[in-house]
Amino acid sequence: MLLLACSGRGADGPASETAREVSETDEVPSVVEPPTLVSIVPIATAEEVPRDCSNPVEESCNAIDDDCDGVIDDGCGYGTGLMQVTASWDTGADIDLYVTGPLGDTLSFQRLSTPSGARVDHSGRGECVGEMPNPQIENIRWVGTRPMDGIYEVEVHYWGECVGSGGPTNVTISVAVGRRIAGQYRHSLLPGERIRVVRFVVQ
Ligand SMILES: [Ca+2]
Ligand SMILES: [Ca+2]
Repeated sequence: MLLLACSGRGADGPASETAREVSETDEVPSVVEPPTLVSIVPIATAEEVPRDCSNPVEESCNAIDDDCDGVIDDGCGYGTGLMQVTASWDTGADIDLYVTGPLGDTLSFQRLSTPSGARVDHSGRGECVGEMPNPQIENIRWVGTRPMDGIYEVEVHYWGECVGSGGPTNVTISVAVGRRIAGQYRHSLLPGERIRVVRFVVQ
């Protein structure tokens, strides 16, 4: 449905997913053992964002766990679960988040969920569409079923500048595994660039 036009995306789609998903519970089933992080490494030229939990501050919707509770952007209308990858950016551009799992399956606005419980529950469009909550956020989470052991890769793509509000854009990416922050990174993107930012392994 999103791929009808060769130019890319429809105006509906992931944005409308958000309202439906907000009502979904974030509770992790107690019978599911949370995944654990084995390793996480930035790739390309991503910079690590220092994590300072000596003075936790109030959470804001910025892909950083400001209040240091292990949940990225709690209260922002998108969820966490057993695993969470969140991106935010600092211009009106439309940036897309891609996460590829151990089987080579990629989640993004083009594929919003997998049978195993991974889903894109927020897909921001920058200023490419009208009003939407948190237009500079993309969020992918794993609920219900334990994420598969193995390697995950996170990419970001500068889809478009929208109404001239783009230009070079700083993207922040955080990863939480088993409700612990695994890492937080930042990378600058130019229009059209698609960059692998981080690779992590869970078991
Ligand atoms: Ca938090
Ligand atoms: Ca935050």
